[in-house]
Amino acid sequence: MAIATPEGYRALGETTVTAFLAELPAIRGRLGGEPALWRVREVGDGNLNLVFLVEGPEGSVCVKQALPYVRLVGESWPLGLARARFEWEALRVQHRLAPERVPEPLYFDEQLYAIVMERLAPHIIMRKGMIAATVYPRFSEQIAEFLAHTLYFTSDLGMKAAEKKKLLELFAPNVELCKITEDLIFTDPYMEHERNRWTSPQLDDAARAIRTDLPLKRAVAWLKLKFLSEAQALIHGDLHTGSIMVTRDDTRVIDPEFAFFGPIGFDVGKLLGNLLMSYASQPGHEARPGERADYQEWILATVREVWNGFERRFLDLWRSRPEGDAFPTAHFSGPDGERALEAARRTFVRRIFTDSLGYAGTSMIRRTLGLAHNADMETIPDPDRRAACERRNLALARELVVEAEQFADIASVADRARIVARG
Ligand code: SR1
Ligand code: MG
Repeated sequence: MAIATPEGYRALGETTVTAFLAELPAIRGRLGGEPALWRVREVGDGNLNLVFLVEGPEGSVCVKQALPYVRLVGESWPLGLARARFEWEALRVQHRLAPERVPEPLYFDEQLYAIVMERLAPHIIMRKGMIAATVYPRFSEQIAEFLAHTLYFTSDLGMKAAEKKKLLELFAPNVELCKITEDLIFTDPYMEHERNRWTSPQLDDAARAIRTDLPLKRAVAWLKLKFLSEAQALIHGDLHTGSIMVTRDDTRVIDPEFAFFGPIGFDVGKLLGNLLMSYASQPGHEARPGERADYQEWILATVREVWNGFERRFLDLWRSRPEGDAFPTAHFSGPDGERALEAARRTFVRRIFTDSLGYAGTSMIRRTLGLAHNADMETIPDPDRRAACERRNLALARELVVEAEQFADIASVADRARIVARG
């Protein structure tokens, strides 16, 4: 049965994209020349949407359109089109707060649920670069800037309560995408569910064990509660290496359709978890044992720098731009007050750190035992080698979730990842 869609909606194709853009004077001007000369390619390889790259003689744009179902699964899983509007709104907020780290949003079509945005070139999806063992020397500093700016300035530390509540209202209806996260990350992998899959039979024992692992399930339930209830900041909501485009010198964050007001640690943690998963996958891509050891060390250095850079920038913003309503400056005047406030800042970032480790672990588990897996592991053709990498990934993930509070700092996490990787 065909899925009902609002009047005026139709899924675009390579030909109809041209007709759609030709009606938009600003975009037409940007592309230049006659529409018949524009080159269009559908390049979407994510789980949900269509993505077109359109090149004209004078410029290019990217068009992203929501489909009324989950592309990864097919029409048997209908999905509302409204996510395109949430993505558009989030792109605008994030572009305002971190203009150099987010593609420029150009136009939103209310009927087609299609976003037209700056086309990033010669950027590639970071996950693909990491599978090919490419080093990105500026990545950690640039992503830390994105995280600190977008999360600080939408939290009660950097934004007035009235403004935050207005934004909260705008994103609160993004329930369908939040539910995907609630189910696929925090629920399904810990029970028998038809959506789950894993490298079988190699990991059958691991998939079984997780269902009876009470300390793990209890810790995950706390993380789920925090995800459901803690409206700390406007989070991207799906910040993995597939939502980041890179060149050697530039980092841009795309795809914020899962955006809503949630825990800051979810964004930071999902990113750290995906980096650690890439770390665990590297031996599976080696032609000779140890060939990627240096690259693995670069990943661990990146994990450390991302957290440390985020923490430093977030604290600096709090010290220099206390523009929100939380922690009124008037309550903390004088040297004792300043000391007390600094202690509170340290406590706050320590809590984000602990949350981040938990969310990192849950992201690593869901991509191994749940529905949607990562190309980092999926592109390892030999199932025995893949399963060996995935097993080490699961071992570290469990520690991050269950023992998050025991890790003194991010360096200890990187050290632990190295030890677990040795088996
Ligand atoms: C059904 S959508 C599966 C996953 O794709 C996105 O990248 C999100 O991570 C979501 O959980
Ligand atoms: Mg996405």
